[in-house]
Amino acid sequence: DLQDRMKQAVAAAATEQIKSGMVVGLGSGSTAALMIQALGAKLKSGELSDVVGVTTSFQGEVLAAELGIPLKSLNAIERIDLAIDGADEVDPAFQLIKGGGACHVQEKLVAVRAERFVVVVDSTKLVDTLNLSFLLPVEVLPGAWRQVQAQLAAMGGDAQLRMAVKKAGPVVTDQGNLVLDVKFAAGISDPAELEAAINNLPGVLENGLFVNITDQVLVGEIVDGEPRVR
Ligand code: DER
Repeated sequence: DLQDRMKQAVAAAATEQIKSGMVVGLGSGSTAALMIQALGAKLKSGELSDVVGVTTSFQGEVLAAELGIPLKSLNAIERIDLAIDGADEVDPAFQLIKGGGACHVQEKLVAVRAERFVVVVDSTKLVDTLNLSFLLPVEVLPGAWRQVQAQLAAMGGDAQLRMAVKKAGPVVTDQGNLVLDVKFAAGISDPAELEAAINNLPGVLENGLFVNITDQVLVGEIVDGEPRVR
């Protein structure tokens, strides 16, 4: 459908930025998966060579293994030249909400490590104010979710435990933690302040606000029926 065509176009555009010899951060989610597939095809065709991937989730590891993309761990690499990842919301200052796929812990580690962090979104992700429609994910230690929920409430956040679909009970992250999805009534007008405040709560590992990390946002859209990237 239209959104898939926009995602396909923006994933292809981002893959153009990958050069042979690069260490590339591989994001998570459906748009990043399309980028990983495009990278795999370029390595298979010989158009690219000597690329090492650093993944941000089990999703990325499985896909890279299927495609034969060599991987290294964060501790094994000296640098990440370029990281490409999706987002759930992008505001006009390029501040993001990520974590729709509950992968934001490793995604933020890779994004901040990368020389250049490129975000690939379809145009439905562009918002004026974060968190008016997409909930903010917060990864918490399983034993702490209720007290973190209470502390978020004291900050004006309505936090709900993210429940799994194909597993009984809550979603368990790649790190073995749980996720609270949080709604601030008026949205998030100061992402920097809130990102720090949430991560300072005991029991919180990471939240999905990506502040002052993004170098470029590639937006896929459909113009006159054709996919276009800007
Ligand atoms: O979970 C994540 O952070 C993903 O990157 C998400 O933000 C975007 O996923 P999508 O490309 O499937 O919409």
